[in-house]
Amino acid sequence: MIPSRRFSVLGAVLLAVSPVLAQNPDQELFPEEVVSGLFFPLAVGHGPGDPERLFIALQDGRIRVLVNDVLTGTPYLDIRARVSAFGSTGLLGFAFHPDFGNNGYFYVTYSDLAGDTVIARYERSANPNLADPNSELILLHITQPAQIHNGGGMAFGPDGYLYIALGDGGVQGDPLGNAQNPNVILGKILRIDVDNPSGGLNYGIPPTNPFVGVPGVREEIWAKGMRNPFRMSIDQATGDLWLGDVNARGFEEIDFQSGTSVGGENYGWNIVEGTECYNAPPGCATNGITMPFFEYAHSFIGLTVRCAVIGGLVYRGREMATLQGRYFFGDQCSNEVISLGQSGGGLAGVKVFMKLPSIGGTACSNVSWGEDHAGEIYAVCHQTGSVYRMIPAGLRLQLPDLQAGFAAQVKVSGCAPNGQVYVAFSCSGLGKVHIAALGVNLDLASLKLAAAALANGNGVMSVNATVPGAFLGRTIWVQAVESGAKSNVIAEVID
Ligand SMILES: [Ca+2]
Repeated sequence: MIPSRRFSVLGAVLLAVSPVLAQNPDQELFPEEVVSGLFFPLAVGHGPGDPERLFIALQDGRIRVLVNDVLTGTPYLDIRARVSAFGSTGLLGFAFHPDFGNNGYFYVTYSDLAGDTVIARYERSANPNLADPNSELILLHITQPAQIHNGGGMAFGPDGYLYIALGDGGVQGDPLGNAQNPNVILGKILRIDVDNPSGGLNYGIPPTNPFVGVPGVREEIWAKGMRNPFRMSIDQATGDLWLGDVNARGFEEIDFQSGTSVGGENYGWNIVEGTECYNAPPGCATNGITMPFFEYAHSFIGLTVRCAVIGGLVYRGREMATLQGRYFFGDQCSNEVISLGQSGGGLAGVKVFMKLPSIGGTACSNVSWGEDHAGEIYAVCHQTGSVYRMIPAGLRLQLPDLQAGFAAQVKVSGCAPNGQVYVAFSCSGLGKVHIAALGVNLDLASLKLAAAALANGNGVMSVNATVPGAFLGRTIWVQAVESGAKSNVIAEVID
C-alpha cells in the first residue's frame, strides 16, 4: 500500500529515512491539502483578529471560508453578478483591514462587467461566516485598456496603509507607456489611506507618499515600473514589500523594497525586463531603476517549464522554525515551491523544495500564496482547485493499517538539545487542539498524548509506543512537538 501522504511504515519494514532536516532539504517541507475541488481559486488569506477563519477568493466572484479547516457550505461573499471572470479577469485579490477583528472591513479587487478594475471595501455581517454583499463601497474604478496585466495584489503595511499593485493594462510591451507614466496609476504600486478619506474620495492620500504635491503626478503612486505584479505581500515583521512581476520575453523577477523605503522606486518596466533592456537593447538608460532582488529565466525545455512568477510571502509562522524569514514564491507553470533566503537586504540562497501536486493529470497552476492567523503559509492551485498548507515533512506522520499491539519506536529528531518533546497519536485524522500546558497547537483530532521525554544532547528523542486495540487496521497520525516556540521536528517510525 502506498501512503497518501508523507512516509510511513508497514509491518516490519525498516524505514531508511534521513532523520535530520539538513541532510535532505527536499524532505523538509510538505504541501498538506487543506481543501480541494474549489472552482478556480485565486487567493487565500486571513482576517487579523480572527484566528479561526481562512478565506479563499474564487475567480468567479465568490469568497469561500474555512472555519478551523472546515469549508462552510455558503460562500462568505458572492458578487458574481458584478464580476467578469475569464482569462486574466475576475475577483483577483483581497486584503483584510488590520483591525478586521473589530471593524469587519476587507478590500477586494475585481474586474467589473466592463472589464475595468474595481477596488472596493466590503463588511462582515453579524454572522462571522458571511459578509454583507450590499456593503460595497467603491474606492477606485480603473479603466482598463485591455483585459490583461491587471495585477491584483493588495496588502496592508505595518503603517496601516493599503498598498495596491496594478499591471500596465496591456497590451504586450506596454505600448501606451503606462508603467513609466506618472499621470496614470496603471503599472504602479499605490499607497492609500482607507481610514481617512479626503478630497471627495473614499480614501485619503498619505501625506508621506513620495509624489504628494508634485504637479502632473498621481499622488496615490508609491512606486512605478510594474508590468504585471502578481502577487505582492508586505512582511508585517519588517515592513519589507515583496512582489513578483510577471515579465514578457525571458526573465521572471522578484522585486524587494525595504521597510525603511520612503517610496518612489522605479522597478524598470518597460525600459527593462528583469535586468535586461526591453525596448532598446543594448545600452538602455538604467539609472534610477531598482533592479530585481532575484530573477530567473523562462524555461520551456525539459521537465520543468517556468513561465510566470507567482509572488509569495515571507514565512513568519512557527511550525517550520528553520524556514523563518525566508521568502516563498512559485511559478504558474513549474508549480515549484521556491524560497529565497535573505540577509541584510541581499539574497542568501535559493531553495526549490518540490512541485505542488497534480490531481488526475491536471497540473496545479499555482496562482497565489497567503498566510493564516498563525503565519503558516498556503499555496493556491487554480486548475485543481486545491489549497495547500506548507508543513514540515514528518510533522504529522501517517501510518496506514497498523495492527493492534504493534510496537513502534518513534524517533524524533531536529529538536532542541535536551529539550522536552511530546509525541501524540490520533486515529481520527487532522484537527486543531490547543495544548495549554505546552503552549502549542497540535493538528490531530481526538489525540492521545502518548509520550513525553527529553531529547538527548543531539536533539534526538525516541519512544516506544504500542498501538492500542482501538486503532486496529486504521490509519494513525503521529505528531511530535516541542514545548514552546518550536515544533519543526521530524518523526519517523522504526519497527
Ligand atoms: Ca522590473
